Amino acid sequence: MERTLVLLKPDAVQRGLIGKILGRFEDKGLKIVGLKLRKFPAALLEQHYAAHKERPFFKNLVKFMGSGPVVALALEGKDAIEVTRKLMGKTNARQAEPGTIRGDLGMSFSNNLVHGSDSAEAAKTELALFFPGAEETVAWEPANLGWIYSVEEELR
Ligand code: IDP
Ligand code: MG
Repeated sequence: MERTLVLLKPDAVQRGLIGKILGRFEDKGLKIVGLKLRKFPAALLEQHYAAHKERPFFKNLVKFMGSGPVVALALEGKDAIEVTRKLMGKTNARQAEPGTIRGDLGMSFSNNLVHGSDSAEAAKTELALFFPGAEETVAWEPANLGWIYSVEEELR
C-alpha cells in the first residue's frame, strides 16, 4: 500500500465541491487516512511548491493557495500516487479528459481544484509537511477492503 497527499484547493472549497471531489476518491476505493481543513500559511505553501520557485506563476500560485481554506487529504491504496494523478487529469483543466476531476469540474490552468503528489519522494515530503504529527493520520482497515481488492491476487 502507498500513501499520497491530495489538496482540495481554495477554488474547490469556495465552489462547494468538497463533497463531490472527496467522493471521487472514496468511490474509486482509495482510503482516507488523514483529513483536515485549514488556511495554510504562505511559508508552508512556498515550501510545498518549492520546485516551482523559479516559474513565473509561483507568486500567484502561493497567493491563490493561501487565499482561503484548503482541504488536505492523506490517501492510501495500491499505486495510490499514480491512481490519484489519473483521477485528477491534466494540469490545465481545459485540456483534462472528461471523466477526470479537472476535466469534469474545471476550466482553469491555475484554479484546477486539486493537487496530488507526483512521485513517491514528493508524497513522502508533502505528507510530512501537511500531516507532521503521528496522530494526524490513522491506520485503519475498511470493512470492504477484501471487495475493493482481490484477496487472492492483491492482498496476500
Ligand atoms: P500539477 O498540479 O498537475 O502537478 P504542476 O506543474 O506541478 O501541476 O503545477 C503546480 C500548480 O501550479 C498547478 O496545479 C497549477 O495550479 C499551477 N500552474 C502550473 N502551471 C501553470 C501555468 O502555466 N499557469 C498558471 N498556473 C500554473
Ligand atoms: Mg505538481
